[in-house]
Amino acid sequence: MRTFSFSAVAMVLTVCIGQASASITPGVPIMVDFGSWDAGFITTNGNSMAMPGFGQTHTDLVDANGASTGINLLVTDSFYPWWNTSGTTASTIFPASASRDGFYVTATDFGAGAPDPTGGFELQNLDPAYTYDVLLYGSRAGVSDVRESQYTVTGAGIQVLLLNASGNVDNYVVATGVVPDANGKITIDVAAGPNNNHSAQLAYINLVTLTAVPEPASVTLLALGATALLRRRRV
Ligand SMILES: [Ca+2]
Ligand SMILES: [Ca+2]
Repeated sequence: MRTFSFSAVAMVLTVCIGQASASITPGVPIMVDFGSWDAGFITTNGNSMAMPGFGQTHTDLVDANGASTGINLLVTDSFYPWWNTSGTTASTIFPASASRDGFYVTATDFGAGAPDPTGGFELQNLDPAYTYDVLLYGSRAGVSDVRESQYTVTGAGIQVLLLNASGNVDNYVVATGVVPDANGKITIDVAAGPNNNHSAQLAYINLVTLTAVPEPASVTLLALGATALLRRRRV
């Protein structure tokens, strides 16, 4: 009589689930809209992220078409636990529901209990077949000092970008061609930039978009593979 090992099957299933890759459509952005969950602050297909604490997650982000991607967001460094709801509503690029609010970091406590000068999150379960463009945006309307944010985007390499949120309407920065790390992750850390002149070193992130672009090397390999397949079929 043959015996059947359930534990072996369970192990195989576990491994398969763990390796399930994301389903990403190149060229279709995936937005995360940070900040308030109140009416008027939520963006359709914008993956609203309202909880800025360490360990908070948003699983299975959807793309701009509402399609599931399997990509998860995890807060790896808490932001200050209050929202900025004073971003612009005049952007010609981003929906007001996303531009008008966000997370921020501060070297001064405004009453929540403690300052929090750095924040960060990682995007997980990225398909290694692609590189990624990571767009970052922060806005604080009605002010004219320098509230420069420093965004450090870390995958297999590191890109550092600076953006002044003060009075910002349509400026944004993009880390291009980001290769995920060996674990399929890209991490984004937020802190005050070197030119920030606000006494509390305020820095903002109102939204991020992640867009997959086909990696030329992968495309070439795929094309070569297809050619080899055709040759075999002709034999
Ligand atoms: Ca923090
Ligand atoms: Ca929002």
